[in-house]
Amino acid sequence: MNVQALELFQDGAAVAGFPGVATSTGTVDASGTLDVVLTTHSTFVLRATSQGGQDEATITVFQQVDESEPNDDAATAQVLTTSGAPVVGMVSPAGDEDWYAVTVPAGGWIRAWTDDGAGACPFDTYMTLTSTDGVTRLAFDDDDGVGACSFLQPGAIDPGAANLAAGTYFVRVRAYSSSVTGTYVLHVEFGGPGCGNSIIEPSEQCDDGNTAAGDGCDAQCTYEPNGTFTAPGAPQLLSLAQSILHPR
Ligand SMILES: [Ca+2]
Ligand SMILES: [Ca+2]
Ligand SMILES: [Ca+2]
Ligand SMILES: [Ca+2]
Repeated sequence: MNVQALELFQDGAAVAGFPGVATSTGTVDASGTLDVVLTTHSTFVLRATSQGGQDEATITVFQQVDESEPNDDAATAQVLTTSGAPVVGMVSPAGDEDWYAVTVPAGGWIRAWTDDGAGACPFDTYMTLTSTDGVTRLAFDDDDGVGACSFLQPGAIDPGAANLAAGTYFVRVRAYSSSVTGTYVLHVEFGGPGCGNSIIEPSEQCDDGNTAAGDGCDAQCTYEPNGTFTAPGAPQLLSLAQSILHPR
């Protein structure tokens, strides 16, 4: 089915100059190059319309942050201000510790993991989450991420990374081995409580990472029947949503 319209939006506004050239058959040739300007991050939505309806794809693009040494303890931790912005860091020399500071509101959470920026693990990492005092360890992980990389998962797996008091917390990255050096990408997401953050918080029965209704966990993060329930009659099967981990 031919696409009748192809639109691109950046943070809700149509991107000027998109799409490319309309062909003689009325379909859209979207090939070509388009420059857009980012500050810290932008969410792009690509919407295709055909006779069959509309479909959308969404992606959020972040500016990369570079690690800034010295950052070897809580006092010198590098402050991260944009949730989701990848940080390119380096464990060097061997034994290097890299501390990052993140501020959350009351009931906050911090999710953090390392990889090589392309879905693989560059070397065996080890991560900890330290409380506002710079000393008390709230969570730690060695290998929950891809390969031997670490993943701090607020919620059931790492409860110490969720339901935080308001304040500034510290994510520390180092190599598991004291003799290994290498470049890594650190991803840190953080925020306050709410439905759709993939964490089941005190006021919630479920949280499937979205606020859509009709998928077993509604927009208020309470269970909802999966399908229409009619009674009386034959026994009805009522399936309830389960919590899911953060999609990666
Ligand atoms: Ca470093
Ligand atoms: Ca360091
Ligand atoms: Ca590890
Ligand atoms: Ca939640």
